[in-house]
Amino acid sequence: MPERIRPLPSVCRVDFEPADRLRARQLRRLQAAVTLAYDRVPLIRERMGAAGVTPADLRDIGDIVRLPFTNKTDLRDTYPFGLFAKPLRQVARLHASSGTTGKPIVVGYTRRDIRVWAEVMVRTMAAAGLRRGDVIQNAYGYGLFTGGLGAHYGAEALGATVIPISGGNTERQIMVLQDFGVTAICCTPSYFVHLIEAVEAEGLAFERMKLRVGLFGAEPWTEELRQYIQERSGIRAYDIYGLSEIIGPGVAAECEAQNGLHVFEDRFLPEIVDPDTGRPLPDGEEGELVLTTLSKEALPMIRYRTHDITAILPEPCACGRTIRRIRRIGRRSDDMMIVRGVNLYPSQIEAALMKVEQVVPHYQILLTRSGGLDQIEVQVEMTEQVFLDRIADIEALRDRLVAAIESTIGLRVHVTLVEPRTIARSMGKARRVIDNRTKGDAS
Ligand code: DLL
Repeated sequence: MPERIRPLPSVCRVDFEPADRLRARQLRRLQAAVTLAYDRVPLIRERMGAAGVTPADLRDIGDIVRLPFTNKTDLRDTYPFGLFAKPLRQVARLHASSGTTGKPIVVGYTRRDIRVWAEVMVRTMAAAGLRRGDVIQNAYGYGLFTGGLGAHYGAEALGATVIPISGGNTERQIMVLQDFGVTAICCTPSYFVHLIEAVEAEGLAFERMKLRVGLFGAEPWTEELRQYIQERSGIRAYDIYGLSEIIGPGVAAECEAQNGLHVFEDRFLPEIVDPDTGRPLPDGEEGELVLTTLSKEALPMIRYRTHDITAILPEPCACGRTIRRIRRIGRRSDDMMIVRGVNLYPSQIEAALMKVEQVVPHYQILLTRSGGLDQIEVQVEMTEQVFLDRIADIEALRDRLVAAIESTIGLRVHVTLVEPRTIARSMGKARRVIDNRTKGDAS
């Protein structure tokens, strides 16, 4: 539909505001947020005291670098509510992110926080071209995970029709996709790859459905995977980013230019720092994303170390939004693997695999230790077609994969082609790396 009869919701106006007005708004909100945290959160007060800084010292946005960082361990150490700035009586909702070990991180929202969350999700969806009248299948998990309810409230506030199907049950997802006139879907990119495969296996075609947009996030994915998804399904695939500690989804999102994610920086102030030293880095340079919430009430976060690696893209975007963009998040500072002295990341492997024809993006990286050395094995699923090929063809494909990975990371790794549908499908975040290195030396 032409833009003229699908105007942007009014909450999106701030995305196009002149930079000086945005900066003034940010400073006002920063002063209020830091004052709230200083007054109500003992750990923040102590840290600021040790750093010799008070909220009154924030006279300019640049003064933020004087504030101490907050880390995931601070949330763990004060489990469950130690960093909350409001009593539980004023907290309307709790979510939690399942840590890989031990207790989860617990996050809270006042009623106002929930309204702000819906607002940034409206801006997320509108940036991808969604409007009132769209039918949104929300396949992010509902529950303690922020994806489900975060996207749900956003879709409702946009005026769309939302289908709260949650994650999993692929057959039912496909039925709904076909029968309910769905125009947009929200899920992890890896789950959508699984849906593509299931739709094709049922002999159905995306061309005969109304689906045109996907809002994909909650895990790293590559530009190569976007191309694969768009080509196979004919939809436009948009990257959306967020984390529970800051709000959930709704921190940053791609616009129709699909060239970096606009940070809703009137609500979340981004900085890039050197992941090793914490030193601030200039725009354009790659480093760790640090976020400060500018209007969160229940759980204000001051200079939170996300561990996500990206860069701020200062150039203006073709869409006219003035809020700055970050580059797609390809990796975390803590998901680096060191194999035979070479640093590598799962996303590099994905990018290499997707360059080879006849490869479906179902893969897993296995790390083991043998003879004191880290070993890496990349398991890649064959398509039915390849599986039926002659052994020589299969071996040739494997050689092409080894070569593609070697040319990307400079290391020859062991590639195993496994039978179709043997790598576990995830309904949410895919588990790409199985690290068995701590299970003792196999030698
Ligand atoms: O994954 C929130 C979310 C839900 C985002 C739905 C987008 C869509 P957590 O479970 O706390 O929250 O995980 C946050 O996931 O620090 C990143 O490492 C990663 N992540 C999230 N979105 C992206 C993305 C939700 N678009 C952690 N690209 C973050 C890369 C992402 N990584």
